Amino acid sequence: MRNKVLEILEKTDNYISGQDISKELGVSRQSVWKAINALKERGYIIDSITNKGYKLITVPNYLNEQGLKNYLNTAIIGKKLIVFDTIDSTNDYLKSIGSNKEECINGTVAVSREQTKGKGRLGRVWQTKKDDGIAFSFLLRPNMTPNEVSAITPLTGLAVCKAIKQYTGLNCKIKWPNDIIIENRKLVGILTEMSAEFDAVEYVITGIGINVEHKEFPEEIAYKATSIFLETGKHINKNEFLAYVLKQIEDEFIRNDMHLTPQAIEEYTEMCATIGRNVTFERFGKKLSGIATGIEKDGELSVTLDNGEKFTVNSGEVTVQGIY
Ligand code: BT5
Repeated sequence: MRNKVLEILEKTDNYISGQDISKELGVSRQSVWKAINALKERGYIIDSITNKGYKLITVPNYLNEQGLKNYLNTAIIGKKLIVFDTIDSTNDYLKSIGSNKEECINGTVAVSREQTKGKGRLGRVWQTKKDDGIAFSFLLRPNMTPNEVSAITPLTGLAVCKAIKQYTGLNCKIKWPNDIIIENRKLVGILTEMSAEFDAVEYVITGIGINVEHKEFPEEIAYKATSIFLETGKHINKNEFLAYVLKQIEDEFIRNDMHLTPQAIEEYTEMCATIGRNVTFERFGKKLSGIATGIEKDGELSVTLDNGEKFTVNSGEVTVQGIY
């Protein structure tokens, strides 16, 4: 009922009487009144004037299903949408339903206003307070081998980086392999996990944390984290923005058939802050340093040492000089 009343308010430019709403929906005025109150409780600002009725003034700026659906125009990613006020981790949630193909269809998206156990890679923590960030994950059932899954994080990074640039005008870059940064501060983290058997992928879950409203960060990450608000001084509509990001991800995946095509590599290279910089990595128990020269078609970083020796780096941490 709440959503039906909201739909009417959203399509009405002027005031609409409780009676007209109740007529249109075929319900009592009492239930319209209850629905209006429920919307107000959820942060919608609705003006009411005796003899004129109700008018929607502003929608809440927090992630909610109806708000997201209003903007979403993807064909696959987000076709099924699960929105939480709070959850431990959107990645873990999708993992818990991932084996159920009926409940968790290809393209299912889980979003939460808050995560109590947000995860980074290698057991690290992804931190964010309620409504400060956007935490979401999408599950795909691609017809690919486990090796090919390595294209998903870079393609997602490319799409999210483009989406932020276009939506906010910020000059963000990709820090290989899974961060989006501004100058040398992290704005986005990406975590891809998969369930596979032998040479077949059952599903892939990609989780993305975007810092949106943060005005400050916990001490241990304050020097290396930033948010859209801190960079622009502006508040964005989180539902509209997330819908835009999901569309960019879907378009990027379709355009490149979920592979790192030459065009994707070219665009990634252009936006990658790591390439052209001095990087340090470990090999044979030794620390080696060289210049990052590009990314390979499976997402590995190619590095050339001072003596001309070439390496590809695919796992573990690469330290980039000049970035956290
Ligand atoms: C990542 O790991 O950057 C992947 C983060 C993925 C988060 C999303 S949110 C939705 C989905 N559900 C989840 O549970 N996770 C995904 P990594 O490269 O390991 O970086 C983690 C490190 O980033 C931490 O050790 C901190 O140093 C730093 N960090 C933590 N929270 C941060 C924040 N909000 N902003 C910037 N840096 C942060």
